Amino acid sequence: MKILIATLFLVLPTAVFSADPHSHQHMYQPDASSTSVETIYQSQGKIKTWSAAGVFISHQAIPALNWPPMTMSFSLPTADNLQPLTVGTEADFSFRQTAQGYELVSIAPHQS
Ligand SMILES: [Cu+2]
Repeated sequence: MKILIATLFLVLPTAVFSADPHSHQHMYQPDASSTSVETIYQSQGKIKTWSAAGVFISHQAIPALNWPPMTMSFSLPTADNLQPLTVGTEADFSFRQTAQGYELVSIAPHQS
């Protein structure tokens, strides 16, 4: 009996930690030149959740930011002018970087 319990404790933690989709951290890099020019990034991904707090998207790699494919949260613009999309929808979206993180600019179902 003791051996069985010890085995369970050895196996379980690894399975739990490797399933975390948020292991990747984005670094906020302040723009030293402080110009007013703003970059809008384009990508494509699948909606995982949509709420007032933000939208989780499993997005493709974004070479412009050196990001691998990942699931992450984007905040909604203050204007809140975006049409919410159903979970599972493949979407084309654009976003910008803010001091707080990443904010959606536009999002719409992907046209194939
Ligand atoms: Cu990301």
